[in-house]
Amino acid sequence: MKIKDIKAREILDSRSNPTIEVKMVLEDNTYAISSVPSGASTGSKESLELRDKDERFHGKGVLKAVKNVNEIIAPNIIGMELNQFEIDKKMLELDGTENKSNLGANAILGVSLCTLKCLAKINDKELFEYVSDGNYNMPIPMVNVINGGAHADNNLDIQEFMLVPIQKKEKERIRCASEIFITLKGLLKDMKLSTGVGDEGGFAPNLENNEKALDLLVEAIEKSNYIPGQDVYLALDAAASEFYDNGLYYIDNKNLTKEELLDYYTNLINKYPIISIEDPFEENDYDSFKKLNEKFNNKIMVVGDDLFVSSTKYLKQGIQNNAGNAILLKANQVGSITEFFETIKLAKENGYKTIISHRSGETLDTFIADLGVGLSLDYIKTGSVSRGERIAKYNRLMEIEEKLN
Ligand code: 2PG
Ligand code: MG
Repeated sequence: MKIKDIKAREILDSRSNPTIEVKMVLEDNTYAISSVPSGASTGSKESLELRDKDERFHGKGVLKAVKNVNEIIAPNIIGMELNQFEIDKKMLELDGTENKSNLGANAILGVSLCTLKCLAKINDKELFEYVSDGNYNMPIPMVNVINGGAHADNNLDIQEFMLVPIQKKEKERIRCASEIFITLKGLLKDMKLSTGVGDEGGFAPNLENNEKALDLLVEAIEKSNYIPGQDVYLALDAAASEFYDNGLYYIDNKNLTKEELLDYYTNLINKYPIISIEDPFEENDYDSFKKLNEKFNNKIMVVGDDLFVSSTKYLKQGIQNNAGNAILLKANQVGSITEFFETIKLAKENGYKTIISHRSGETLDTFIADLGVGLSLDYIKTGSVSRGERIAKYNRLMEIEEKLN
């Protein structure tokens, strides 16, 4: 089946920043639409998200990326057979850079994802079925109910405080998270704290310190009649590059060295039912990642997000250095689906736990839910159980679970 048309447009994401939407049409009029998410606490090694940097939308317009799809990618790809590898390869050739800075990773991902969705359609499959090798797993959600860092305007340095409900069924996990979320709202109200939400739909109160957020989560779990460390675990995304400067980490109004920060995490891990810490140190400090990883020797997940930026190149470095045991997977960090799948394969082959992830700027596209299930990934991180763009993914997960039963 050949490609008949490709068109990109500028739309808005959940933060009111422009992003790119692509529609691909095949010669039999089968079509797919994809939209591309966008980060705030981006890793410096991520592929380039092309922005206009002019007067529109505070410089964040994506008309250049749209033009790159419509005037460079489309004429080169229209008429080609629908084949993921060949189409991605063509786009990488057209771009010609390592970090996709000519065409933009946002332009490339929009087309690459449409290709995958069209392939599923012409094979008469749902996306989660098409990417599956016959195995499925419902990924455990990591539900970010307290937002801080670059995702909120409160005083918390740690970016994400997450619930990890481990009930058998996805439906029960999501119910559990939702019940705790509502309980947490009540607790905040009682304390006269803000119940407004941050970029990923979690509450964003000002608290005495970062640890206080963990106390609140434990309290909300218990008050919702779940048992912390049995029904529900906790996870953090420190996104530490965001509070790192000149060799020091500014957290809880103090400057900590990397050794002191390691002690800080050690205390939290010993005190709370934490099973995962993402980006505990800044994005180039493989050595401190390794120290934390070896100290807890698989008792917790040490997750590389800004560290690995979903790329085989940096993941390989991590594997060699024993810098982690889990990877955050974000398609727009690399751009093409072919490369994204290679990273997932490499992670699995090396026994890394896999966490597919949204971005803090999202759209209603639910492809991460399908990929999480179809590629049998271990976890999914898609924000809190509020805000439509996050809920869309949870609802899709529940829909897929029903289909699989
Ligand atoms: C992260 C993500 C998603 P952003 O750091 O893991 O939660 O945030 O999309 O802003 O990089
Ligand atoms: Mg992160």
